[in-house]
Amino acid sequence: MGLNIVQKILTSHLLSGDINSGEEISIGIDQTLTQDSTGTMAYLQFEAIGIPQVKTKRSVAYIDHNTLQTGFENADDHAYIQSAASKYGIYFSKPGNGICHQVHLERFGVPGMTLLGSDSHTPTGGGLGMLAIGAGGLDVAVAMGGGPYYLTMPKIHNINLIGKLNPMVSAKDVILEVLRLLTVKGGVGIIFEYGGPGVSTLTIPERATITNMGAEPGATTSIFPSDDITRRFLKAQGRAQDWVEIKPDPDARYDHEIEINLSSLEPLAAAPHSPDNVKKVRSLTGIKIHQIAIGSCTNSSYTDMMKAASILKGKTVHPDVSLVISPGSRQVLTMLSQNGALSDMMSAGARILECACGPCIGMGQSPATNAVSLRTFNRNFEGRSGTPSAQVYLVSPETAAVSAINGVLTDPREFGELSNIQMPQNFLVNDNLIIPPSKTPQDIDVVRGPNIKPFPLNKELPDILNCKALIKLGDNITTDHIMPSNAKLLPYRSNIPYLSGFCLTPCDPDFPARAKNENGGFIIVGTNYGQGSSREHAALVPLHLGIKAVVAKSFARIHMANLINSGILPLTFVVESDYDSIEAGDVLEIRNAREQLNKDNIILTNVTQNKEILLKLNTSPRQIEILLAGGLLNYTKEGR
Ligand code: MIC
Ligand code: SF4
Repeated sequence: MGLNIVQKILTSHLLSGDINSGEEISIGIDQTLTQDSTGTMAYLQFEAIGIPQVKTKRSVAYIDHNTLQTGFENADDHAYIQSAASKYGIYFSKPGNGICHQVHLERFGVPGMTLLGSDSHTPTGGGLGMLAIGAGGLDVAVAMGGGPYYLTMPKIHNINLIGKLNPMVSAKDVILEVLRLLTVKGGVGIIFEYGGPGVSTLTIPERATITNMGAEPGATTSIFPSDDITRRFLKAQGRAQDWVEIKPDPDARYDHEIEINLSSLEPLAAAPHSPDNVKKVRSLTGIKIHQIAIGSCTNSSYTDMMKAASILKGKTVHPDVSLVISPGSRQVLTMLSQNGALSDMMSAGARILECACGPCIGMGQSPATNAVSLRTFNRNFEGRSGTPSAQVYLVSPETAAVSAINGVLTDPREFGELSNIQMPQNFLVNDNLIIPPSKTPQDIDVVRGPNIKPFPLNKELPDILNCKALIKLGDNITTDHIMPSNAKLLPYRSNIPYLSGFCLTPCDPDFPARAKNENGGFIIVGTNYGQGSSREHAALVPLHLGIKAVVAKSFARIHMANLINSGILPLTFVVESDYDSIEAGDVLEIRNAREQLNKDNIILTNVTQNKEILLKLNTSPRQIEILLAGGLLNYTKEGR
């Protein structure tokens, strides 16, 4: 039987397990990437593992998230990461060089290789035919040390693209259609492999927009074939030698197939406050807009920017709209400045931001109270913009730029067609902001400013867990709820004790104080707990507060792995309706916890309600050992 692309890459990287079993497998990792808001933890953990030099083919540390420097903290983190990168064999992409996913696509991604990144949008690399997976920092640290990456073998779904996008319909509309069809939990445990005749109509940046935002349905990753278009992109980046063809065998099989007809798509928008709240732009036209932001790792490529620039050329941004544009990389920004497109944007009244995540992670540009903000980003969770009352819609660059002129949400097809925007024959290549690692690492001292605090370590799992249900929450709680991030909190990503004062505060401002008073406890939640970011702070901060277990209807993939790595039990209900029989404040007990972990079901006693509930751990035997040891670092220290 023939193999699909995912099976081919997994087979060539397989270290243990069987890709047909549906069980845990492990793979070798060729490349890693980190960014600054998860990177400090990843490098502290790499240091704790104690391996002197990375063993990957390529590891890159990017600075792109915490680029506002309103105090010493972010600069401290950058200095730590730069010195650690230099010492341990990692390339360092300086602030100003661009957003990790955009730069990695341009300068480092290689078809057929595996990439593990401490950021949930690492699957952007799938646009080039890489198997690119987002993970917590500790998993990335292990991979940098040459260790395997473990994952439960996902199902492989084929998304068969037919037809061709109509003018002013965009790659963003393709992934919004996927979200409309599947919702924010429809991709959990799945890898999306794109195929079909429509693939050859899409450029690499368009494919990367689609794989990037495949993180939103919760997919393990998404991938496109590597074809002649991939070859031309790499050649234009001066990297023709990195190209290999990757395509599925003609008789390849998939667990499921979906067909999307590109010709029948129209401009879409994800309405507040979830990326799957997808509506036709045409049904929303006329909504008054206050702010528009074009950029982020989803839509900040050269061609995205050129589309925005050619719509704005010779026009003026509506008086009531603030338009901010952040090109994804210095390569993009320099090319726009050389061909005049930057002037077109500025003349129209756009505010040009540096090449970084910026408003996407609430690093500035928070909208006004109750304001409507159109963003070409990938997440519109409530409060993520930094303004809880803001109404954020996710749209394509075309929709954003046309609406910026009109001041109201506008179907971009009203603008007419864009004159042909071509992929460049040659990109402008200048890697002088990428600092190679030191050739004399023994001479490098790692710089640790006062903002770098040790990360918390758990203890062995005790035999009895007896504590309160500290909070009870509903479905789709995001990591932005568990560990909010904004310009005020991001500087403390290296300071878990400080961050712990903000854990789950968007849901309940008293949660941190209660957790401290009660000496920890349980968290009770609905489905898809921990969707969104890869930030392991959403596990480390609860660990610091003494959280012993999260009992959920279901978990998002990366967050569940982060809980296990931290030694917090991720338990699910055997009978979902048992969720109703626990109230916040109930005293819960798991007796003989260590022994019970190896059983099919775990008995939880609700002492307050005098009721027993059956729970389960959807983990591998290896993960059970990690939980017994009190987390991955303890487990690794035990010599395994
Ligand atoms: C995000 O988009 O939420 C982030 C910020 O890039 C995160 C990483 C983080 O929380 O630092 C992600 O996507 O993993
Ligand atoms: Fe940065 Fe936003 Fe992309 Fe996250 S989603 S990596 S914050 S641009």
